[in-house]
Amino acid sequence: MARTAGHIGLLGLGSNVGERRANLQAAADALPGAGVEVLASSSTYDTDPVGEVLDQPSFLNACLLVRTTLTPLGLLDAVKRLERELGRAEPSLRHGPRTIDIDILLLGGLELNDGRMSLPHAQLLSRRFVLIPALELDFELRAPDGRRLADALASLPTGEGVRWAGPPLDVQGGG
Ligand code: PH2
Ligand code: MG
Ligand code: MG
Repeated sequence: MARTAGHIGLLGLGSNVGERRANLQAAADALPGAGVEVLASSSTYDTDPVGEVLDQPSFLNACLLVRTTLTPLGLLDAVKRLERELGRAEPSLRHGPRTIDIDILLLGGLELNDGRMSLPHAQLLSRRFVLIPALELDFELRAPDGRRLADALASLPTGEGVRWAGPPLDVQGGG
């Protein structure tokens, strides 16, 4: 049966507490059960912390190409529920350490700002730890307004360290 319905989306995964790769893999494994088909995973990258808390362990980050028929807020509810199920305690600190973070970066060509979420993700074009794995999946990716992710990466300073760490996460169904 052909499965073509729904939006193609881009998710960002991050972890800097516990077994980082196992945490990212657990998220990739749990998404299909939450209504999110995982099409492909990027490699994993060891990345310098950015944001409001710099004195914390480095992150492991990856991006997933997904397909879902969920609405944006339905997808947000699904990933927040998964974060809790995968053992993420509410972070006491904005940008602080976390077992698992699942961020919705792009969903189809949708643009949305409703207080609970923004599409595209507000930091999509400004974080090397997002752009590098995203471009590995698809070098032609664009934001809904047409800006190329590759151009965004080229315009960023290179100070934010992003180091290849390991092969792509396993994707159920062979992705
Ligand atoms: N996530 C944050 C804050 N800072 N830094 C890196 N390198 N990777 C992240 O995933 C990350 C971060 C908040 O979600
Ligand atoms: Mg995040
Ligand atoms: Mg998040």
